[in-house]
Amino acid sequence: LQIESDLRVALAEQQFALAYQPIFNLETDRLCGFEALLRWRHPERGLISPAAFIPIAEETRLIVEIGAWVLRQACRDIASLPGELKIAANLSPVQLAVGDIATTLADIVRETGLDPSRIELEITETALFADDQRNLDALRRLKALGVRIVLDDFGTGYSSLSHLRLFPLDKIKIDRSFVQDMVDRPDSAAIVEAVTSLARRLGMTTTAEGIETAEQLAVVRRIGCTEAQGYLLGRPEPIAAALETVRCSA
Ligand code: G
Ligand code: G
Ligand code: NA
Repeated sequence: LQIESDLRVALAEQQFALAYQPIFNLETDRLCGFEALLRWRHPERGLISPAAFIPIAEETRLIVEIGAWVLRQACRDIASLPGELKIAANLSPVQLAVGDIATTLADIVRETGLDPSRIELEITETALFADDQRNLDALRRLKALGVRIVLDDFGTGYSSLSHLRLFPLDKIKIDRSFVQDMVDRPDSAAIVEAVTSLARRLGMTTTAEGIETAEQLAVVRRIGCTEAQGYLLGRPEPIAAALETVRCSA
């Protein structure tokens, strides 16, 4: 497959880059961290979205190597930022199922000297489905390093409340499909509210994602979500622009 060999070249020739999207704490009204989002700068095809190549990277298991690059780069970049800021990176289910992600991350933490409590790993519910014990063990080993585990896109796909009990989760990211029509649809607002209070009762925090309007921001603030992320608050940007955001928010 052409794209598979292209992905190998991309790794070898450093065609990958990260974009950083700011995340704000709604209790303190301050910048609290960034989500690292993968970009592929293809020499002929230009910027390619991860949605277009991650499925192939997963099929070919190249995601294990690509994902390690993402974690290493994100940790290096964030290590140069003020100490209270966190970095969130997305983890493919394949990274839990194949290889040894906990050892990879332990090496990265040692190399960068980053406090592991500043690292958040975002996993989707599909990562929690594999019926073997392997994914759960991998998550537990990651948790033991001191990193935080975030359940991404909550409420879409095959959500199961038992996941909230079974897995060592610190935070729930409420999917933007609920956040975005909350203002017009009371049922969506009710779901965001219920998930927020459920998370709180379970000792977890919440992030409302996909905030695009001041009205949406006001609603999630009133509901009591812990954090917010979205184009209104900041778009994914290269590290230099992220550093500028940090400087301006100080
Ligand atoms: O940033 P963008 O909207 O193009 O991202 C599209 C999708 O790709 C999102 O679902 C996002 O979670 C996912 N994604 C972005 N970066 C990474 C990454 O480093 N690893 C994995 N597995 N998924 C990512
Ligand atoms: O679910 P996850 O956090 O992985 O989603 C990340 C994706 O969401 C990225 O592709 C990012 O570009 C996109 N994204 C971030 N903020 C917004 C927003 O306000 N609106 C929309 N439509 N997409 C967003
Ligand atoms: Na994410």
